[in-house]
Amino acid sequence: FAAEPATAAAFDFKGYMLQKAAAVERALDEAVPLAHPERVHEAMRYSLLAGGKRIRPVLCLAACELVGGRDAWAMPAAVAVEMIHTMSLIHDDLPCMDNDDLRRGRPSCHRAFDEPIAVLAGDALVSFAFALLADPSSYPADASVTTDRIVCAVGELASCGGVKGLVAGQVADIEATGPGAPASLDQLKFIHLRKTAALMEASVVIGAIVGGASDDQIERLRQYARCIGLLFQVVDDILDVTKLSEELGKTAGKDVASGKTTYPKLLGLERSREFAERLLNDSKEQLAGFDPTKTAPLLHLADYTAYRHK
Ligand code: GRG
Repeated sequence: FAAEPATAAAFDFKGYMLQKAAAVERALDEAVPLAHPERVHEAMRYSLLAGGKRIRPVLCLAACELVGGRDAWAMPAAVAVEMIHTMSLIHDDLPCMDNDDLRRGRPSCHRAFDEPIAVLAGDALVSFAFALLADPSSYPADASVTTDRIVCAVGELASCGGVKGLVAGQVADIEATGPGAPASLDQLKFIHLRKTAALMEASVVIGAIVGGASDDQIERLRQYARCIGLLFQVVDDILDVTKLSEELGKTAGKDVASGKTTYPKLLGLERSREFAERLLNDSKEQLAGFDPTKTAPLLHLADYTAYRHK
């Protein structure tokens, strides 16, 4: 995209992100103390506290806040979604999958530790996430998070990770790499709605559930998150091409070089940008019916997804 929207100055988005990400960082640190058996705990902490952008937990907190909840109500869910995200990255980096030596600028988990520990650290993070989300004592006394709502939140996280979500996206992505690369936009959308959008969707929806949202609010927030999940991937693909042309000869543009199908390959750069713009507008439209004094964080998270540079 050429220019960022003029609304950017009205809300201190950077300050908001820094403050929320710092709170998430503290909660993650407290959630997984170093304990026996130490090596697997070390690996879990190594990957969890490696300094990601924390987009999913911030989406979770922002959705909770939008529907009238407080950060403390959504923090267990925010930690849980980041644990699932971290687990998916650890497993994605394994030699049997993407075989990546680096993650977030440092050795990937199986490189810093070993493969069995990386697999088990990932497994432990999934169990941990569900235990935290399902435990009523995770929620502060003033939270009106009923058992019904906890059960819905657990179901949402389970379905986003499984064969209808992340696993389906990852399998379809693996099958589509190389000569079998997806030929159609529908196939590409199938992959990204599951591999990338599903966890963003769950993050927003679970935040809304614990914040006390109505079914209608949850549905609109679900659509918002699906749009920004896809948008995230389209922008990733666009950045890959633009970075590649900027930095030809350096390491950027891995997916361009890998034979993976991307939006620019199927649509060209201009139409990919138009598609991204449409997704951005569609995501914002979903927020129209909410209290306008509370929508700034999610509106700006959508802009951030669209206009980020990395
Ligand atoms: C959850 C049960 C279960 C299985 C996971 C391995 C696997 C199955 C799925 C892989 C999913 C995957 C690696 C998706 C990529 C998603 C994505 C866009 C990652 C990058 O997200 P950022 O940019 O990363 O938010 P940071 O580092 O900022 O956190």
